[in-house]
Amino acid sequence: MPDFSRRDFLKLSAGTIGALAFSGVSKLGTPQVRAAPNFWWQEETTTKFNYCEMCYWSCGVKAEVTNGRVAKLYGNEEDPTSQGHLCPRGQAGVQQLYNPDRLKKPLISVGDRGEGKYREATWEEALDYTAEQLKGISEEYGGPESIAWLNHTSSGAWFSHIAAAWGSPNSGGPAHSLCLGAREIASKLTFGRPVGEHMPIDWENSEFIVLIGNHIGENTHNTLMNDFMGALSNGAKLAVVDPRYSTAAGKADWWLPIKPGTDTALLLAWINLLISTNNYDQDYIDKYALGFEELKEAVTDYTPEWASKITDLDAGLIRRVGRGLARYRPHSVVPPNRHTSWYGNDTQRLRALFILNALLGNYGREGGFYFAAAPWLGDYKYPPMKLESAGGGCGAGGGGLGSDTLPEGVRPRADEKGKKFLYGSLAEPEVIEAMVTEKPYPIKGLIADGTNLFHSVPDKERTKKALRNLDFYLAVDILPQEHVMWADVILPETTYLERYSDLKTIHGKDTPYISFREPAVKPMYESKPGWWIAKELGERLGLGKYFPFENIEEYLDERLGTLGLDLEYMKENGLVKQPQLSKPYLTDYVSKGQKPPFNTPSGKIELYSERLEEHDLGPVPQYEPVNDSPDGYFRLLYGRSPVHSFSRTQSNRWLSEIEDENAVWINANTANRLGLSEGQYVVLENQDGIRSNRIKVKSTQRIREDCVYMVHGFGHNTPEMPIQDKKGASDIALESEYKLDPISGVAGMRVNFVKFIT
Ligand SMILES: Nc1nc2c(c(=O)[nH]1)N[C@H]1C(S)=C(S)[C@@H](COP(=O)(O)OP(=O)(O)OC[C@H]3O[C@@H](n4cnc5c(=O)[nH]c(N)nc54)[C@H](O)[C@@H]3O)O[C@H]1N2
Ligand SMILES: Nc1nc2c(c(=O)[nH]1)N[C@H]1C(S)=C(S)[C@@H](COP(=O)(O)OP(=O)(O)OC[C@H]3O[C@@H](n4cnc5c(=O)[nH]c(N)nc54)[C@H](O)[C@@H]3O)O[C@H]1N2
Ligand code: SF4
Ligand SMILES: [Mo]
Repeated sequence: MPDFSRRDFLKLSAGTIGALAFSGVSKLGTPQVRAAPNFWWQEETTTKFNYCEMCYWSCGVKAEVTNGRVAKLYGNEEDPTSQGHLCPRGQAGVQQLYNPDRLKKPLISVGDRGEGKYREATWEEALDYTAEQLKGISEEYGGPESIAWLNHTSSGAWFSHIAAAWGSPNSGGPAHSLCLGAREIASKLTFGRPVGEHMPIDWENSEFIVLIGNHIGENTHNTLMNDFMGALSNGAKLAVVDPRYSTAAGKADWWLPIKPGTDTALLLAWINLLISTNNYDQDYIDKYALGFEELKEAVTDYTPEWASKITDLDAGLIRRVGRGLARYRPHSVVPPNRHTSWYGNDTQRLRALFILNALLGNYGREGGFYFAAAPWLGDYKYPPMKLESAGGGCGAGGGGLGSDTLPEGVRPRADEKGKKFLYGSLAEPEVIEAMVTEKPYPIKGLIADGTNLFHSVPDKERTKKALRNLDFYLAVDILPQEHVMWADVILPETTYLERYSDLKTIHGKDTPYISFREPAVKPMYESKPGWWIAKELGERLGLGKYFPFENIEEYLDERLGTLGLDLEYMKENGLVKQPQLSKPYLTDYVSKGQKPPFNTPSGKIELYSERLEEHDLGPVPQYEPVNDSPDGYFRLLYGRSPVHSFSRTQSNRWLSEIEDENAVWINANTANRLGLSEGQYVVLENQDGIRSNRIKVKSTQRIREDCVYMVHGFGHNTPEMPIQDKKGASDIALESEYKLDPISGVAGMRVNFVKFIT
């Protein structure tokens, strides 16, 4: 036998493959030489404007299109949010568009709910059937409030629009009650201003920064990371308070590994320290704040030594960081984080955080918080709606209170809890609870548009029960996610690269602006844009007069007309900047003899809240302990992966190649004690006996011994999406408990505990 080595084989096969690639064989069997294809950048490309929807930061995008395909996405250099850059998730938007798992046609269920059996349908049939079902539910159960509309995409507003026009207050999504509700309400109560989408922190002038949780670097909002890193390169000092040595902690001068759930004690101790050492901004407080004496009285016992026992942090360290905050004020800042629904005492924790900032005199000052300016854009003129705004909750939030001075979403006292309204968007877990209990009235229909009901709402078993209890459930999505495969009708939406959306107004320090999205390519398969789906459904529900435009181009032209612009202008320019509206600092008001824009009823920063006092909700934050972990269990903490968004990107081929499963972080000493080794697969069991999918152990000194941590968004059960199916474990599946914050109603999810099963 000739000596035929593996090396020869490789040589041979490379040659053969090469020859095949360049010759090709015609049908007649005659070899033909083909030219090498051009790379896309050698072809003629067209640029289409968009804003990224791989997360909600809305970075401005330029899509390069060639031969009818999106070849590459770039950050739009003119766009203040992207500043010419996209994060890995943003770049992987191309793969979301070309993900082979996408929903392709309307589907109608032919099995039981949860069974996942479907037949294909035409749009006409699916929409007619949906409208008929929804009208039937409204008639049978006393009105449109028996139908809930949950959403979390840029198309969601079109569905909330149907809810408002028809008269259902139960419309909204996870962004408030499972994310930033407590922060927004606490900020409005204290400063009379929301924080808003993009945190108005004056990073470029900050000299001393304290992050609480807030894991910037893993939480990868593009410009937030740049601005934060910019502050550090300018020499700002950094302290990070986190039970885990996060990426941000890795950049910090001080890491404060706090006992989870005790942050309010730490914040109160810093408030106490500033006041008791006379190190707060007395002049600022005298001019702009109310309730200082009451605050002082309320925090007298909250010394650093007291907080040390509760937080498990060294009292000396608490004092050192507190003194740093005082030394650099007003250029020192404690930014709020975004996902603030933690432990069920969240509004008061955030109130303490904002009060601390007020004592530093940093709101409206360089290096602290700036006054964010909103761009101006006229609304589309609709006929009067049945409800003013179902999405935001007008009546939905403040309904039963008899007080128009509380920010929307603040819970009324128990005895006044609204009978008519369920706080709509402001309370997704409560809407789901109502689907199970049928109290205060039945909710029998559901539209879920771009929100993952099995990955974003705690108590997954209850969510399943709620879905089983419905008469009709419509899912509008781009992928066959697990919750989607429970719907009676599934409608495939286009991705953001194939659709127009409404104009996006973006607040800012120097440049409030309006962003524009146009389709880069034609919709793939039979997918349709959200605005079209809502219009077609609205018309079938007899609400045609609320969709008076022929198409979205007409709608956009009318809105742009309020600025003297039109669609053609946006297609050429991609955005409109309005720098003239910017007034970031107090001096911009005071120098002109104007009142500072603290929109509280008193016009001042409210350190002591009479409004909360009036409703027995605690006028000044006090420390309330959180639940303790049962013996042998660890508190379950969670956060973000820098290369994934929630549970929506695990099937994205580019992103899953970088990270395709999560791991459970456990302190190395504890891992040794339990005999667990790095990389070993385990199952987690929570306090209610619920078990996770298998998950890898990450044994590390970078976390306290009393808790474990995992990245959110993995652990799918989706046979239709093989890339993500059964990879890693789901945090939500282990969060069968949650605690509602009495003021904002946000659902604290870090009240669950797990043990290891090997
Ligand atoms: N790459 C990427 N970036 C994202 C997202 C994404 O999906 N992917 N999602 C975006 C969205 S919508 C949001 S809301 C944000 C969320 O991001 P953040 O607002 O930063 O959320 P946190 O809850 O602070 O993040 C978790 C951190 O809190 C720590 N932690 C847990 N318990 C405690 C505690 O009791 N005290 C303290 N001090 N720390 C604690 C955890 O260890 C972890 O480091 O991220 C945004 N950015
Ligand atoms: N346990 C736990 N729960 C959490 C969190 C957590 O960290 N841990 N985070 C909370 C936070 S901060 C937030 S903001 C929420 C996020 O909550 P969600 O936004 O509900 O979370 P996602 O997992 O991103 O689900 C998005 C859904 O939209 C679909 N989708 C994506 N793009 C489009 C589109 O263009 N059109 C349509 N129609 N559908 C689309 C996806 O396929 C997916 O089904 O979750 C909250 N819940
Ligand atoms: S931060 Fe990343 S994912 Fe989010 S909008 Fe910007 S580019 Fe897209
Ligand atoms: Mo969020």
